[in-house]
Amino acid sequence: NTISVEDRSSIGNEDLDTVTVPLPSTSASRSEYRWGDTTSYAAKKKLQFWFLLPNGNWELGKILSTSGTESIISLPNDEVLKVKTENLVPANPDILDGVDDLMQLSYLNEPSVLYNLQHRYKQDMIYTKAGPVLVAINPFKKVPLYGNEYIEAYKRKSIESPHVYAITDTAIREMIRDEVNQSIIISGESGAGKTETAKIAMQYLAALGGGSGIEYEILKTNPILEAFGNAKTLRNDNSSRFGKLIEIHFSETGKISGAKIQTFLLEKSRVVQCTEGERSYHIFYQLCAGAPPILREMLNLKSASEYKYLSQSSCYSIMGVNDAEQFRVVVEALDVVHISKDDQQSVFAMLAAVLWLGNISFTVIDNENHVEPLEDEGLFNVAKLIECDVGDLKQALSIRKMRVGNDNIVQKLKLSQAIDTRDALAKSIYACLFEWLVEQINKSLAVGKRRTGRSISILDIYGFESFDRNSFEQFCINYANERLQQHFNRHLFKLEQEEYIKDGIDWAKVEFEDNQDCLTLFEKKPLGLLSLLDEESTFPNGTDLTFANKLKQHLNSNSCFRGEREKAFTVSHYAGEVTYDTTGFLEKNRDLLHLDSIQLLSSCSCHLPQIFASNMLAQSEKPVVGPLYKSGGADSQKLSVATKFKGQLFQLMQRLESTTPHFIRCVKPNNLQSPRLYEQGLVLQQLRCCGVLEVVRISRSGFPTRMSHQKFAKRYGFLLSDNVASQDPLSVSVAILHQFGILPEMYQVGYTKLFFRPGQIGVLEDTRNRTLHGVLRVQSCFRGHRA
Ligand code: AD9
Ligand code: MG
Repeated sequence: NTISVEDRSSIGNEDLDTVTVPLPSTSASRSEYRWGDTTSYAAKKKLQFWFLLPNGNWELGKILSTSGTESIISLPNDEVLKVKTENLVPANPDILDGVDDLMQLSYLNEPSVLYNLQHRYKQDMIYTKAGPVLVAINPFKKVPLYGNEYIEAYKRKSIESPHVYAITDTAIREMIRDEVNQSIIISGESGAGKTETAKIAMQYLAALGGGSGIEYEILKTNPILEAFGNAKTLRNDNSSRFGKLIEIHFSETGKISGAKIQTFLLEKSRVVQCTEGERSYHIFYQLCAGAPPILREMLNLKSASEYKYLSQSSCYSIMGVNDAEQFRVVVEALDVVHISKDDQQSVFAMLAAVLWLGNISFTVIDNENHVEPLEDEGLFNVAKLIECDVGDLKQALSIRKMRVGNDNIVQKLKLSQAIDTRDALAKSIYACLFEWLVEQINKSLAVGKRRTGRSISILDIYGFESFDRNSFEQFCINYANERLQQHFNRHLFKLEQEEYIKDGIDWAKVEFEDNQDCLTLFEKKPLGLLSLLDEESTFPNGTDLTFANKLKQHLNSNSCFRGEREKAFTVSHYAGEVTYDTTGFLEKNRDLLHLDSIQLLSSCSCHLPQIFASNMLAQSEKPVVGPLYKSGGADSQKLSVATKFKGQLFQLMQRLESTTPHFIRCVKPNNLQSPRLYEQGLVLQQLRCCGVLEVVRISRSGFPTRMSHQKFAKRYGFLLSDNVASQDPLSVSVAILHQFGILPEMYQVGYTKLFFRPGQIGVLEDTRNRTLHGVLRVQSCFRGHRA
């Protein structure tokens, strides 16, 4: 067989009539369509079939004979088995091995899709189209698919195989052609390759839209945000702990003119707490390993293992990563985005302050177990770094001032309260620092005056998460994924259906998994998950248990909700069921920093007030932005974390709705971050979760090729034997369809357009080409003769 994979991609379905199963006209026949009619098929052809092995993997087998409902099959290892014929799933002919769009497969059953992706993956072809969606399988190694030569080739369109470059190229072209903003929406599980994919897309944009120099700055935001917002987790050595949307703006000439970054929901808790084998944010280790001597001395820096916040998970390094070297990369990047050396120094001082805060310990001072911070290195270093009075710091960490009625009362703290206060301070400083950094970067990238308003946005957001124990973070992340999934569904399926309905097509509705019920469960007012969470968070006596009970009381009738024992509840998400443990929900949702801590921070004489001032002021006047504080009075009541996140999400969805979306689904082939290992079950589950299989099925079962009557009549009218010049386009179109014997089930005539099954238009195109070439030959002969 000499056909290369590239060549195979051009083979349309029409060449494979012999193995095409009839397409169903209704969704009821969905399963039949998926699996094909194996019995009659098997009897006729001795072709290959998929057989599910007890280990859950699919194996390719050949049917030796079929009698009644059973078949004898042989497996590649020469094993011969007797199986139920109905359990066999037809395989595609070899000629379709590794097609670069899953739509081209004659059989779209799950093993065929899996096998096709695996076949390509083995040859380092990690990208495959599924109709309009790009599937990217993480190679976990360097693959020779990137760099200037490839960028040039995709730009010139001399390579056609699916790639992030190709989809980014389409986005640029459509932005210019249609004058519509574009978005590239990347999703997938943790470690699937979203962040790498986003960087590859940015690389292409920078290469095509570069020239002003701003593209260099944009690329340099990656090492900064990764240092401050990524960490090693058990799933990914470089896991993003925040969501990110980067909007890249273009000038009239198609050059990059600036950019704007928005971040979502940084995982603050990691600063003070992380699981065995994981790390806190990279920047802490980079600073400890890479700070030059003068800086070390100024910040009283020790090695990472001396800081309690970093030592609790007993993991300091990442294989193949040099933190000291990375520190230099980050500093260089900070220079590029115009963060002054003074500001950089303040940033490092704040980081050191956070680390030293973790080392502050407490001692009991009375017989009621009230505590006070020990006057040791930790306390003094923090006070020195944030430039506050040691006494003030000590006080902020040991008492809480409150106003009850008209009285000011002072409450002494017990150990756990003091630790919470200390940790809240550390988390808050870090989160403020992160927001401040993003703000500075945005100032540096700000779009110039001559903006056109045209942009391409890249969304790199955490994928669906389901762990053994799921907390508030997973709750928010999965809610975000429900919203994104709906956007995806709407775009691909609903719009598709609407188009058929609009054109009066008799097309039995294809059912798709709509997740509106689940979104309603989250968003309904007043009896939805988010509203009930907020309500309980404002009750002084509310606890995680009363919250869980309230959910059970009000939501048990909802089909997406199930109350569990004690403090837990389960949500049926589009990607599967997740059980959430409400422990810590109220606290995380309130996210309070006590007045004493706020006062402490505003009393500091270091750079810090400058860094945080904007956030704090914004807080009291306009509680929508910045980290949020509660200073006691009702007027400064802050928004809850969940409500703020919901607001951000709505804004994000609105923004995305006004763009033409391009979807990339990243898939992780194994959980070991290892190259070459392709676990079928794991891949299948992700393809299901991200809707890839649905997309393929729906596109194939519909009429994906469309052409207006006018265009169709104009393009093919000359092929008609009768003179039809005087007739209307619709009549001409129908005449063409009849003359060429296109089967009625292969097309539909709409009010304005003709709709075709996959591959049908190819038959007409072939005839047209042959006819045209014939005409040209005749004409050139004729000219030759006259000459
Ligand atoms: V998370 O939700 O932020 O935890 P991501 O972002 O989906 O996750 P990431 O992009 O960080 O995953 O990829 C994980 C690792 O896979 C990277 O650090 C690389 O080592 C590896 N990877 C991903 N894509 C590629 C690629 N195209 N080529 C080579 C890759 N390696
Ligand atoms: Mg990431």
